[in-house]
Amino acid sequence: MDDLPGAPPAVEPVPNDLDPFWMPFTANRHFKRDPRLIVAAEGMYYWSHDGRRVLDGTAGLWCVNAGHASPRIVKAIQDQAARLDYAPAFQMGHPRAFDLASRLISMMPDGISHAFFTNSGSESVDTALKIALAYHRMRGDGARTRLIGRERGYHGVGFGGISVGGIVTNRKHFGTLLAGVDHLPHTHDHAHNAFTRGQPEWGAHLADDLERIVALHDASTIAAVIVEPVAGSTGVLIPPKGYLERLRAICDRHGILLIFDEVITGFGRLGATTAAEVFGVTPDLITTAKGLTNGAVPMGAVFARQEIYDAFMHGPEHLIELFHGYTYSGHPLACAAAHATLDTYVEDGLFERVAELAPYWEDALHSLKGEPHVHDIRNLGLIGAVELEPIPGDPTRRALDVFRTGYANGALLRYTGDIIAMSPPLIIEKAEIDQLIDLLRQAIRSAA
Ligand code: PXG
Repeated sequence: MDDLPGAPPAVEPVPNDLDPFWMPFTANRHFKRDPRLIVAAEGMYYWSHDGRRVLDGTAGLWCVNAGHASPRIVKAIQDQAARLDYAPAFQMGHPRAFDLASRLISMMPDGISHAFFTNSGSESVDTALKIALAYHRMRGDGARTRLIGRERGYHGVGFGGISVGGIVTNRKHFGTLLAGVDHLPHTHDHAHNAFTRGQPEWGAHLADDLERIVALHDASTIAAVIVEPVAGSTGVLIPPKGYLERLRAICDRHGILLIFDEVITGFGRLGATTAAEVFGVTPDLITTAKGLTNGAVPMGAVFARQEIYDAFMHGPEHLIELFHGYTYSGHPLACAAAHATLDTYVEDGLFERVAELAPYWEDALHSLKGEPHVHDIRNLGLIGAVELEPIPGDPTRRALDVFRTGYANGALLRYTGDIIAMSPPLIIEKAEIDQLIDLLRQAIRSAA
């Protein structure tokens, strides 16, 4: 594709030796034979090492919601690095972390009152699970130790996250995981919901499985339920209408904390700060990361209700209340990036933009119905997925082909199983939506 004015250098050599870098969640041998390296980024585009401009259909990994290399965010990070590079996070603080917590809380649903900073989604999840367990213990209800996740849930890669997560490949290699975890059924159902636009009508009753789990273990043993309001990594599974409301009601009935993992849905993806706001269901804890800093500096945050924080604020005041935290909790560079990211979201009206663009995005995505092997299409806000029928006996091959052709032709897509997932930066223009969908269409046809 042609270069933009002021585009970064066209070509950068591939490093001589790709071997020592053990790449995460990557087919290392396959990748290193034919590497796909990114050397620069701006706005909606990446530049590949072989000098091509690539339209970013995935906001990096669902994180670059304000587009790449936003000058305001770049400058904020540069300035902060020069002023205060690092301050100890334990028994010390720095002003930007406090400002940021206040600002974030003002954006959260009513009742959410405190922010705990982490460095990633995985850390946010493990933090939230630990807070949930410790909360019950603080209240003298320490038998509540069970955690309930959901099939097809992705909650990062910590031991807590993979235990409550529901992706077999992420779990099976790693021993016995956390004890006392159970799982709700996932909500994905082709027979009832294929090609639904927005939230499916069918499936609210799947939340009632929580009553079965409660009946099996007794509520007095259950600490928390964790779900992604929209499951991202396993292929954009949109919650059926009424499902999250039912989960909330059952948790309330039994004194179980509800955790929404909003690492993907947080900060604009659905047109608001949280999916909790979009769906009108407020959990007790919210985990975030990614869009909090536009991916520019690693940062996560866990948001908690007032009652949860209060439960810890007992005992002698000079003693630590929660024995948990990270060297880089509230890192100054991350705080600077987050402030500048939030400025950008607000001043550029990016969340409102999602609401405006969503119908166009929906129509564009659903125009792929009828293309070869397209089995389902789903969407909400600026997130969407196209599910392909797997090649018999060779699962994921078809989606891999689509991904590779898309990249060769100038679009970055994601695939998970035989599902193509998309979550473009929220600055995308309609013409770029057309371009992305056209490139996907060509790739689907050529993979057929
Ligand atoms: N929870 C959710 C809901 C996530 O989507 C995490 C936790 C973990 O975050 P960290 O920052 O520890 O990676 C995630 C991460 C993909 C993909 O394309 C998704 C994620 C990460 C990388 C790739 O499916 N989600």
